[in-house]
Amino acid sequence: MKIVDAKVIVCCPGRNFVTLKLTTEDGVYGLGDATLNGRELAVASYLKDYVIPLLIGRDARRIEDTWQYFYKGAYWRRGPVTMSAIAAVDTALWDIKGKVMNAPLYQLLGGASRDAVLVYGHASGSGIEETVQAAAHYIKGGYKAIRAQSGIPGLPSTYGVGRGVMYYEPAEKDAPPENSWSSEAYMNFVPSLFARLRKEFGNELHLLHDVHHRLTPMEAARLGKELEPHHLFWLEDPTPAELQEGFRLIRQHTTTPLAVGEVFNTIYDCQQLIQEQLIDYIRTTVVHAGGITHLRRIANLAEMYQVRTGSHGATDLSPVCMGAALHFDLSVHNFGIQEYMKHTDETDRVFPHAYKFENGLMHPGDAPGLGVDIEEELAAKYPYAVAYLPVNRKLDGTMHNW
Ligand code: GCO
Ligand code: MG
Repeated sequence: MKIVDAKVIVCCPGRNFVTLKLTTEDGVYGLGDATLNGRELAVASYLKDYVIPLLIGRDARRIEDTWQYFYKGAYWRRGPVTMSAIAAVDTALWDIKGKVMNAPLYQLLGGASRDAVLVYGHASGSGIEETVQAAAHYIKGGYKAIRAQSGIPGLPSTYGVGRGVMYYEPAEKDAPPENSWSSEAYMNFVPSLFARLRKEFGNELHLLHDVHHRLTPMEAARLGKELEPHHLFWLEDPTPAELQEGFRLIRQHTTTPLAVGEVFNTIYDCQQLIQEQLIDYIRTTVVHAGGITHLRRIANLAEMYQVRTGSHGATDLSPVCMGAALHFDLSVHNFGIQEYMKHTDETDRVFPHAYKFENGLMHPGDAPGLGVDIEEELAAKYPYAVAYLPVNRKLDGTMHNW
């Protein structure tokens, strides 16, 4: 079953997406997401200039071999550009296999381990009361788990505060916006946000929070400790995780569960975090961590150490990735939770999909393969527009983590 055609579709139905479409000699096609927010064209070029010429003529059935061929064959290993390109190929091949076998992808991955997948939505506001209102809106919509972010008194802008109730989109056209930051102001404020949320909504609701890599390990330890009475589902990216042993310090001081991994690309980025049980949830996702094939390896390692999955699912991960992630979530035994941010209506029209949200849970649907398609003619009406993620500076002008 030879691959006879491969194309990269770049479109911007509200935000940029890069999609790989592979077609076999029998006319079956598969899709893979290759979107790397703010650096989209680098992956598009990697695919077009280096991967596609080697894909044409290969047997579409050989998923594992193709993965190894592009991972080992490039000599230059790992990294977000390489691994997103490999992920796109891998996802498209799983999609093809599902269609050929006439089965939804989760059936090929061992079948469903649960009835449906718990997801969390994003509630945010410029201050505590607005965030409480946003959370109420999600609860009304059936959500059982909510990530809460709020503007911080004294700071003009910060990570995670959306535009409108249901959408959050950090990338901006033309040039990177600049945010400003004070760890002191943030740490003094965040516990009061969660005290208020618990007071309003009680104990049953799952509450999550994203620190977005902004604290030192000791600062994160203090925050985790102060949040303990509000028993978060997780505290995400408390400190940059290039320093994996930095998490030991946080762990020694707090029982607040930790989640890390949206910027990781391989199992080697989280090996120590998992094996030393320094985290509770691994957030690697299909598009940025080498596709279904590699994500299953990470999940299998994590399972041995009672670490669960919690895949990244922001709007910069296209519906193709969302579909793939839901098949993975449904099938893998040590699933924890899935992030879900609704895409814009334009995006949903460009990528019709079988997955559904109902009562706080999602299901990938039973269409063969991923159950996600692309309307190419419609996609062509939304051409790529350069956009950057923000940068972040401390109040004295020092560059900080965004
Ligand atoms: C999250 C993430 C996102 C990222 C974005 C970057 O937890 O959802 O932190 O908001 O910042 O996906 O491209
Ligand atoms: Mg995050």
